[in-house]
Amino acid sequence: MKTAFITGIAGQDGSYLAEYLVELGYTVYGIVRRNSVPENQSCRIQHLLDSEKIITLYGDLLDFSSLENALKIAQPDEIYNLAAQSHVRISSDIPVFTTQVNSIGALNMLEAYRKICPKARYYQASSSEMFGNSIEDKEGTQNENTRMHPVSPYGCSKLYAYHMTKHYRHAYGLFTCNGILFNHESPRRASNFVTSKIVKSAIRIKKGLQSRLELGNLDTYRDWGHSYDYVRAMHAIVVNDKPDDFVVATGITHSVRELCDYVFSKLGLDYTKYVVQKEIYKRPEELQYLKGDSSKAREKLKWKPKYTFETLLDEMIEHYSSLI
Ligand code: NAP
Ligand code: G4F
Repeated sequence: MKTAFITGIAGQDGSYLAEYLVELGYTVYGIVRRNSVPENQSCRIQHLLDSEKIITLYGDLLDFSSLENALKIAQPDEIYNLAAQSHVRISSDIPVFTTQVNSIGALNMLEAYRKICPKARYYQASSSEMFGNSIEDKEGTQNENTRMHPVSPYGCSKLYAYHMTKHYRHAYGLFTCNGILFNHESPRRASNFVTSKIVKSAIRIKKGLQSRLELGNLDTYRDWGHSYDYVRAMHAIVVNDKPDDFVVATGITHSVRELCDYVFSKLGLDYTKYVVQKEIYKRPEELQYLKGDSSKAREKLKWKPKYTFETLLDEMIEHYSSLI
């Protein structure tokens, strides 16, 4: 039986990954930060804690000693570094903190791994935000060879961690991998990301609880998949025969405007009557267009997504319709 260690286990992806690995028979450890309201901290993984299927330890990417201690206890075969300040627009409000967690935090994790359990395999949660507005092929897609020119503190911080993950592979012969994941969502997505915000607001408008929805840029494009599909890709990357870097994406892109149209139409509403644009939700520099080419992952890992843009949003609409 294998043991996995997950940072960010209480986040969207961490919670799906923990469930998936438990199903596969893994012993799963993870670190959580201290929160003054512990219920908020563990809401996505409470069911796994209640059934004693995972073990959590207090830890923080910024506290090297906590990472060392946690790895000594867990002695993992696989490490998934998913913890991050993951909100792109907010990274412009707190750029130093974002860089500390996403860059120095990732380096702390790599160092603790190299020191305590160098035989383990290591996954770094890299991001399509690292590409910025680079598009090099005529299909308009980004793949593993596309130049990276990030346009946010978040993207820059992730690029540092991406390169250090490769460096540790080449310099020390460690089994380190990057998953370059495009946007992925679920009913567990935090409510200040655009999919969750639109779905929840549209349902509230339908139920008469809210009159309008304030958004930023409606004409950016994203390649949206489902977190459940993407954590399967993370595991496939780690159990692959050699350490490597992979783009994970659906290959289909939609604008925020199309997303609004789909969700409001599903509820019998016309989004143009309710959506207003507000400067505060725009970014200092915007990433305009993402469409991933994941042919390497599809060919080498035999990975493909089960969800579509439509089935993802239908699941989110169904989830929030019963909650609100
Ligand atoms: P998320 O829901 O925001 O989860 C991030 C997790 O990291 C949270 O549990 C958070 O804990 C934890 N965390 C933050 N700072 C920490 C620190 N200093 N020490 C320990 N834990 C810390 O993000 P996600 O959507 O699951 O994404 C998982 C990873 O994939 C992130 O690294 C993200 O940047 C990356 N990624 C995500 C996407 C996407 O579309 N979802 C795409 C590409 C890459 P708190 O609750 O205490 O803040
Ligand atoms: O949902 P978003 O905030 O996701 P974003 O910025 O693409 O970042 C997500 O995906 C990255 C992978 O590419 C991850 F690395 C990152 O951790 C995160 O998970 O915004 C999507 C789009 C943007 O173009 C944004 O400008 O929606 C646009 N948008 C328009 N109005 C809005 C809003 N985004 C948010 N969050 N809130 C708005 O009101």
